[in-house]
Amino acid sequence: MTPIPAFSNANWSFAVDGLVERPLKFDWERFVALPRTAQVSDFHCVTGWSVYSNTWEGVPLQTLLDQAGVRSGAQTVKFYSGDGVYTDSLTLEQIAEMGDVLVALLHDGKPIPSDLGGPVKLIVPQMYAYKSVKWLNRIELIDGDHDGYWIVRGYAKDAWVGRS
Ligand SMILES: Nc1nc2c(c(=O)[nH]1)N[C@H]1C(S)=C(S)[C@@H](COP(=O)(O)O)O[C@H]1N2
Ligand SMILES: [Mo]
Repeated sequence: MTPIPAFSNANWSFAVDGLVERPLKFDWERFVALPRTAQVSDFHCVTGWSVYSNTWEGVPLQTLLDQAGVRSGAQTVKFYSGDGVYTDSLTLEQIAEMGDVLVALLHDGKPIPSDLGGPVKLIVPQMYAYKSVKWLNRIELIDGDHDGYWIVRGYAKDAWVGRS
């Protein structure tokens, strides 16, 4: 596991940049003012443990992509963790197909604890938990491909739960 970074409202920020019409930069106050949705999902680590029926509340990834305006040529969304080490990616096609990728702020009605990836954690309910980047603080639109932290360590890039 990558080390837990410490954030305060004063030093936290969230960026959406790369191949977008309007790069976005949020401080905490503006980020918590974004419209949110809630969803319930199970969380499966590939090593065998699961946490069932989590309620996540946050900003749909698609909302942020729409606000920024994805430029033609963008193929992949690269997700950065504030730990400075961990990244992962999804293709725009996968994001559109899934329709439920969430930039989460609340878990079961409470702020996400920092050891579980708070203040902001990506939730990809239809894929294994290593796609759910903890301490998410930057989304970059890129062309081509990106191999994330567990992908370069041998795990499948398309981490579908219950598909082969
Ligand atoms: N930044 C970051 N995100 C991460 C990880 C990590 O080590 N660093 N581990 C991943 C893996 S393998 C799993 S199973 C989940 C674990 O989430 P949890 O600590 O909230 O249970 O986070 C994922 N996201
Ligand atoms: Mo995991």
